[in-house]
Amino acid sequence: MTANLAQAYAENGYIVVRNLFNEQEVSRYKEEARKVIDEKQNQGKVGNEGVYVGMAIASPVFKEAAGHPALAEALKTIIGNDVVFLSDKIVYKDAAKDFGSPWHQDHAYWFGSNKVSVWVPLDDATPENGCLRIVPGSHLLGTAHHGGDSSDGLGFINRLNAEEIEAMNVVDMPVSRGDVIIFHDLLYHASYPNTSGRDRWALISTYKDGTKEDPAYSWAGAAFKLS
Ligand SMILES: O=C(O)CCC(=O)C(=O)O
Repeated sequence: MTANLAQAYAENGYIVVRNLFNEQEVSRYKEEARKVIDEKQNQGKVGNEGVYVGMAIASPVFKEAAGHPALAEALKTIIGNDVVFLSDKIVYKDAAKDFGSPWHQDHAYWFGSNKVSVWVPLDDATPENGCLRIVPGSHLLGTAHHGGDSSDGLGFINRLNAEEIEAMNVVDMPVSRGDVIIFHDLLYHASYPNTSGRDRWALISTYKDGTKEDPAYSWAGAAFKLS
């Protein structure tokens, strides 16, 4: 099982682990996310961007989620025994905030050693409400030039050329609440806009191999080594 996961990750650049979080845990994370974002909005610290970085800095509930034993076990099969949590964020799309994320590699945002991203749907994710899209195996193509147009005001300053990617083997990644998608930071990925009128909340966390050198990341204020 463990060797299979590691091999699938090496070949495809991602794995899906079903039901890693239970229903109670997912409900708790979504409730806490709403609370943290409401508080930040009331304090005028954030607006209605739909992307909220630093959940584990703001709340012990997210710190606990980041070190969840089942997640730690899955990550160790990929990274090895020295797994370090760096940062997390909530990305939510609702009827009013329905953006799709453009094609990119996460590595373009942080450079340094290759990291692992964990995408945790807090709602069932489908093509209609904004599930992830990926190009399996694209992590083997190395770092790509992110020169795509980012003038639409959505953030996401690092963008691949969408036309080139759409001509590749793009796979939709519908998943249920409680599943996780674990992927390499060079994997080409994007997400659909949310046209469903229903919420699509996701928690996305970043991990690294603690034995690898990296710059002192200012955004990794809640970093810790997983036990
Ligand atoms: O949750 C999404 O819509 C995708 C977000 C994403 O790709 C990212 O933040 O790297």
